[in-house]
Amino acid sequence: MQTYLDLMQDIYTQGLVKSDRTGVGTRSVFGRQIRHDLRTGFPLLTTKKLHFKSIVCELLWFLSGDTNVKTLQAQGVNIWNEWATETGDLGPIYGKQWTAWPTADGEHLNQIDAVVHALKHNPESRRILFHGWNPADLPDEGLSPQENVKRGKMALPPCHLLYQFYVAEGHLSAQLYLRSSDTFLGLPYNIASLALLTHMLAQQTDLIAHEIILTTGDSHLYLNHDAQVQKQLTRTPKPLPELKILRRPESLYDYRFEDFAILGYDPHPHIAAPIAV
Ligand code: UFP
Repeated sequence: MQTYLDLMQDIYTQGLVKSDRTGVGTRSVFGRQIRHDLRTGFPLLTTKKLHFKSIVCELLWFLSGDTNVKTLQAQGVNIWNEWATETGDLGPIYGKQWTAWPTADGEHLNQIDAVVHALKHNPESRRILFHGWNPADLPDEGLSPQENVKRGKMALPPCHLLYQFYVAEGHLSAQLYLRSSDTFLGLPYNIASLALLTHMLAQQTDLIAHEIILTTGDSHLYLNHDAQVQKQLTRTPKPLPELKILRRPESLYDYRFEDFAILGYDPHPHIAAPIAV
């Protein structure tokens, strides 16, 4: 995806050096956008190899409402390990807020059900969205992720917050707001995950998956990713792969990893980089 490389180049050359919570330091710009038409291919980065299984399993895990890392580990997905307690718990992160947002009177709201219902019955609505930023459950920044979880708070505040959906002429588009975007390591996963969710929602609601838009707040490159960024910027994107959903499950909650096939993915090799915790 050339738009992704353009954003990377923009941050690398124009970004201001800014210290950050992790102590690593970043080059950073504020407020950028990536747009991709899903009809032209599935946006799995081709200028380095991504682990598609992690993307699928994490999204299905979110949708199942699960917030324990052991379910992912059993599938060979280890992207959440650093933040979990010894029992695997991550507190009320994404899955909890998406499917069981707690209300003041002890009820729980399933925001995903509401989105599917609106896409089926009220698709012209301008209110089709779900949100992960629940201020009551945010972690205390002075405590470790594990200490926060033990106090019933999230291990980490959400990065991908607000998902809005839009239907026109039978086509479904999605826009995601990311408050903070690690452009080298995180963003490629966020792009693919949003694309996957949009395809699944389109299948469930008999719409055609159209455009995804990711709007990023603090859009940064970590200073210890310089060599990796330079390498990536020398690479030429290859044709995008195609996503095939092999089955139409009963509901959005019934997909399995085996239901998805990525055809024609021929990326440049993986580029390893340290993650800032
Ligand atoms: N980050 C992403 N995408 C995600 C995710 C995290 O880019 O989906 F969960 C990155 C952004 C930032 C770090 O570099 O993780 C979170 O740190 P902070 O909370 O200080 O923004």
